[in-house]
Amino acid sequence: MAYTQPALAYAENALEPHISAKTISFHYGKHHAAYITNYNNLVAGTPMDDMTLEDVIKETANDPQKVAIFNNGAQAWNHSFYWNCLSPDGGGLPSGPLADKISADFGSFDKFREELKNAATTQFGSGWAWLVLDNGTLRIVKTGNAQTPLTSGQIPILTIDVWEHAYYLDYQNRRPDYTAALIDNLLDWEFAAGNFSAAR
Ligand code: MN3
Repeated sequence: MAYTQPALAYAENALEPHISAKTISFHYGKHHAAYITNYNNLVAGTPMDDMTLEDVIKETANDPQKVAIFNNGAQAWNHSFYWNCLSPDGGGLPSGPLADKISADFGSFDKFREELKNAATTQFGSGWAWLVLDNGTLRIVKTGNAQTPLTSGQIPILTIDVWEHAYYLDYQNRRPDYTAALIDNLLDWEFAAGNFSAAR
């Protein structure tokens, strides 16, 4: 029961000029696809082949014998989630209960934006910046490499991939510019609102 790469909900060039078709082509078509191929090859013929990807990630998270399965499985999941966080119609402001909760837990949308941008910019090396629901409170967290909030009991609401392959073709070393462009123009607040309402 192999994990299948979900189709993108938009064309490869739909996120331009903020993320180029070339970046999506490599990031989705090569990097993400490779994590999934590696994951499926590693679990094939094992009991994990019959488990959901989420369960395999949680089971292998702290097992030194299963680092490759965890890394490829978590990167498969993280990227599938990331693509859903982006939309050609994204950016702007959240609305409804999620907007109210952001104001309550961060003080204001601007403070939330600043904290998310700061986390994405300061994650040292490869990793991810996340908005998560943690014991009923919205928080910004960062994770290194393939690490994911799924293994910390936190519920992902949004993420930003800050591996260099996510932005280097378009922004070179300017990760803050990629992060700002993504937050202001691409974040899919409808997807985030759905994650938030499902988690409550
Ligand atoms: Mn990536």
